[in-house]
Amino acid sequence: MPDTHVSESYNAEQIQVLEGLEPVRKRPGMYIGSTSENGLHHLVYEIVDNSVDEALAGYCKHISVTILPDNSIKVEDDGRGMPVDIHPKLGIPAVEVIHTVLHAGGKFGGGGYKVSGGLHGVGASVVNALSESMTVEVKRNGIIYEQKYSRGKTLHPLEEIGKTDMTGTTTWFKPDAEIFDTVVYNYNTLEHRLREMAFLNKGISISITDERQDPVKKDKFHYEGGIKEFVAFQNKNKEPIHPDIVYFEVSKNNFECEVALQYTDRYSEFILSYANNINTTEGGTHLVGFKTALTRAYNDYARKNKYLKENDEALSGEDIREGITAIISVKLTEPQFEGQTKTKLGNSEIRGFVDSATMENITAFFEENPQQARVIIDKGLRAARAREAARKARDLTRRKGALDGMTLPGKLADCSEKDPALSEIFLVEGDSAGGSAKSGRDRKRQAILPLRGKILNVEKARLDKILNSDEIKNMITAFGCGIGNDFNEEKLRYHKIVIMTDADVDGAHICTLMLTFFYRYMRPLIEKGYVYIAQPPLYKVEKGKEKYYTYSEEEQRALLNKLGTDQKWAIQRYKGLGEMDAQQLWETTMDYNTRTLIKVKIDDFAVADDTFSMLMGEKVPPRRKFIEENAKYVQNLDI
Ligand code: 0RA
Repeated sequence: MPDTHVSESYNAEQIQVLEGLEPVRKRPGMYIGSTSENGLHHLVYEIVDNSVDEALAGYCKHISVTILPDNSIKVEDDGRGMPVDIHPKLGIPAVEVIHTVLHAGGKFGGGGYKVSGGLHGVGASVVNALSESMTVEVKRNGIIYEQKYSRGKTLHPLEEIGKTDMTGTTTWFKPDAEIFDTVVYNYNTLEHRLREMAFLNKGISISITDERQDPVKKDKFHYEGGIKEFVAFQNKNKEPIHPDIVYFEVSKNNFECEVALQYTDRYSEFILSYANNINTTEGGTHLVGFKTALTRAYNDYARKNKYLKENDEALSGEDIREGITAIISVKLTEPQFEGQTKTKLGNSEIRGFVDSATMENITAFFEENPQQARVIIDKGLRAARAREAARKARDLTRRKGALDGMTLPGKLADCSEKDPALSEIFLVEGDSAGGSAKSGRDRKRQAILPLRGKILNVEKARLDKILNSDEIKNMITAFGCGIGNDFNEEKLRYHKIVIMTDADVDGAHICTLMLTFFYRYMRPLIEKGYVYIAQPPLYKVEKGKEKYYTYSEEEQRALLNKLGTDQKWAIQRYKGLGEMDAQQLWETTMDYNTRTLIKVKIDDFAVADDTFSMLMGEKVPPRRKFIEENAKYVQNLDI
């Protein structure tokens, strides 16, 4: 961002004073989204964002994040060090203002350089307000300064604690256990976000260290290729159909736009968009600009080179994006975030800017790489033909009434309840378990749909083929909410969709196939938290009237230890759901009071896509590694 450097003459006057920190402790959710695990991790991003801004301004190269043994966090950078000059109105050092006054910092006053910024962009003062202790150390002017805070309050005036010939800022904080539901950091969560930050800000090096582990765990992210390497990373478990990742970067006035893309042999599209390093999951003007220009550049080139004949219809955006992996990242000085979750970019000026940058660069790529262009255009042409076939197949099935929920599948044992919020559907592996589930269930609120064997791997098939599969058709009709672009949440007939498969490798595979189908064609089901995984028991331990079920090897060992070995307990290991009778299935897996259901969440879109591609793709070693590392009985399945 060459045109937007902060002036060297920055001084404390630029800091806008708004208010004290009491409101943050009263309503933390307003500032960091929530006090759950997400909010806890958000504190780290707030501090890292400040260092990333310093890096983007061109003054800092290395940022290191450390999880200390007591779950406190240290963030260190080698920037200029936070300013320490005295604020003319408040009479305290700028560094203290930054930590004790809400919304302090150049980013709200305009003029100062700020691009990064977490979802809420509120900074160090909010982290201070929500930490039981916080220390900042600034190396600047040859001096090491230090100040300590607690719960938003300054503990002592800024101190000079030594001399140094280096510059930089180090921040320690320990999140306040009175505020957060949990104060235990998750390494993977931080790792993913920091890697993403490194992709989005090329050249910066970001490291993460976990000192809670012995030996300490450490990763370092540094990508000279930026989002080009992000695309390569996303495609590592996929098969690209052309060698070069298309990449361009354009900056003009206060805008910067960076795009990278590559096509794979997949049928789904995967596009991540960012504005100022924030993942704009609701899209926005930058994404619209990109998509329209891509469609136009593609069709223009296809016509000009006779891939499309004069009378052929233009390829649709969807056809053109089949199999694409694309990252689009824009940076701008005054982003407007809109939408339900404030993750939709609203700035109208950016649309045309991204549109012309994309049009120009994609056209140039096609013209300079006619062989790769041919492969890409061919993929779009095939997608268009398949879509036409799918439309016919869908019309046909629709005419037969098979997709609109008018005629429910014969195999479905529906519940009598009509309110979706109170209704559940169990998708049960195998007809025999399906039979037990049908007799054991609560007929008022629980519906059962038995599924025979493995459902189709939707990752490797197009919609026309998918719609030919009976198992999938049955699910679509039973749910009643349609599929793909026709998906309508309001028509969903059950607000709990429970996958119930055997506790073995095949069961896990069937479960993954179903999740993949939901993820690709009914994603709102997962996003809105309607999808669950049932946990059938592994063992029954019985003697006379006394009976126990256990759900993991660990639980079983603990139980046997407790019961002692001197007595004669009958132990049964369940190999499948089919071995349980109706009564057992009810009390172990379906009874509202005793069952455990795992809610399926998508925390990170990029990780989810990667996981599904890997689990359903051709490459076996990464899949084996994943399955080995992720034991089946996890409490939260974060895909
Ligand atoms: C000089 C001026 C400004 C900020 C910094 C240095 C600076 C801040 C941070 C935060 C973490 N590490 C840092 N290193 C340097 C003011 C610029 C502004 O607020 O816009």
